[in-house]
Amino acid sequence: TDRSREPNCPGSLIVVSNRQPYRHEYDESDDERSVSVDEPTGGLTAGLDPVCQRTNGTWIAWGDGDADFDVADDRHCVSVPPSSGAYTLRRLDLSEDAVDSYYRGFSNRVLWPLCHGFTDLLEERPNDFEWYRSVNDQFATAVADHADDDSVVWIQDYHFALAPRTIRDSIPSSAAVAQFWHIPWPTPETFRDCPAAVGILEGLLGNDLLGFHVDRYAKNFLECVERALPSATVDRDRHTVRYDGEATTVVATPMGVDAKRYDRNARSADPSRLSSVFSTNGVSSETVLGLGVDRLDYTKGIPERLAALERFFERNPRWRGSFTFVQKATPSRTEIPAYQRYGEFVRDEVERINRRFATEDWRPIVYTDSYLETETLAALYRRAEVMIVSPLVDGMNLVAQEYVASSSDADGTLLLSDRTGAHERLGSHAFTIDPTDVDGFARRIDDALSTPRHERRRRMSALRNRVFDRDIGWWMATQFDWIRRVHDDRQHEGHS
Ligand code: ADQ
Repeated sequence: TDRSREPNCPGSLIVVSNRQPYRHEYDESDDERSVSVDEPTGGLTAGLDPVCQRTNGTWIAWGDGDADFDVADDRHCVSVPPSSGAYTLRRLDLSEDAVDSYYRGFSNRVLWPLCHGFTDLLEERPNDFEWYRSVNDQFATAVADHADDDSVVWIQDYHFALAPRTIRDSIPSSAAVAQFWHIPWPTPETFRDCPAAVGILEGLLGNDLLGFHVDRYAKNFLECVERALPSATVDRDRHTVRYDGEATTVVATPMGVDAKRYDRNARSADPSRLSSVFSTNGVSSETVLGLGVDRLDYTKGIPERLAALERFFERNPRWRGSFTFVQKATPSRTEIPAYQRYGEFVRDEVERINRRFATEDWRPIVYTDSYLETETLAALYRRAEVMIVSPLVDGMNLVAQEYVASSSDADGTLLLSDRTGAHERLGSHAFTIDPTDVDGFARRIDDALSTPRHERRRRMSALRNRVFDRDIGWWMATQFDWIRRVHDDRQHEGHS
């Protein structure tokens, strides 16, 4: 692979995502209404922003609480980044009802649990699917406003399963439509529980290209199509589906992180950034540190991790007082009851375990739910001797890769659940765990802590090679190679 390759878009790029890359905040107390801008921080945004800048593209997203709708033009467009105005950001103004049903409803009470196999948490509320359809239509209409003969539309994630077909039908036939699905795709047995299953599949087959993280999800998708759409032709060798006169290529491209950036931030990080977190928690420079960083989501296996830590401290009293586990948990989707219950359970468990083992100057678990700047997060990653990533299901998991990239001294240890997409790439050099096997998991924590330095370095160097080799730049370039192929096919069809 050529790491220096710049991802290039073959046509003018239109990105569709739920969240926007830049948020604008106006200071209402100031007559001039001075504006401040939140810079993009996520891996995807960081990767796509430069591509959008090069192609002078358009990015369409939900305008989530943006304060300047009234001063923007009638399409709510602004030029971003603010300094250079290289591309257009169009924010869609969604009503509170729309957001509640499309985002907190069908996306996160149906598709999210379904795709992760948590069918017992599936919650179908009246109107959620209708709103999901209507928001998908709203995005499709916005795409059609900006699309031309040469456009490449690139849709992100499960918030838009229906839009691709509507977009396909309303933009020039020479323009290409692609989508990346960031979460798993379930087996046909699980997918059977999907309300509107046929509509979802038909919607996604409006894409010329559909990307997943790993082969297993792509295979599951093809199997679901075979079972639910008898008139579709699935070619497993060529990874294509023909349906309703159109072809969709289905590929697996595992997403990476901006490894160089994490490495740089970890190397330059000022350790005193962490002292505010630690000083009040009895963590000293001698404390051996374990770390977990997750959104508070029932897929992330946080209770299983806490159970394993409890077992570990039970079995290994010598580590009491000298090993501390820091759990960073970012509250997420807090309006949804399943998430509220999960959050409460996690906090109760932390308290209980702390009560059980804490001494006057030491606590086994330090729990915080604040958001961290990338620099601070990188410093924390670098400081941690043991990183625990234990989801019950996870499409990829970027945290595991961010930890590896930030392990600049190459002697940290990664405990990684075999139920993550990341495990397919990192499994052979990480300490593999089955999150539901409490005893085995607890032994793995002990193994990681007892591994001699040279062995830790050997494993971590191998992990670093993989993470740097397949970073966010590689992922973007690979996606755009595929996009170029389907775009070329479309352009040629038009001329033949
Ligand atoms: P997520 O489920 O959100 O992503 P993950 O891939 O780990 O899971 O990404 C989380 C991101 O949030 C990471 O970049 C992490 O640094 C950041 N983060 C988490 N807690 C934080 C905190 N307290 N402070 C600051 N940053 C924090 C979904 C899928 C994954 C898939 C990604 C990308 O569920 O499987 O890997 O999309 O496709």
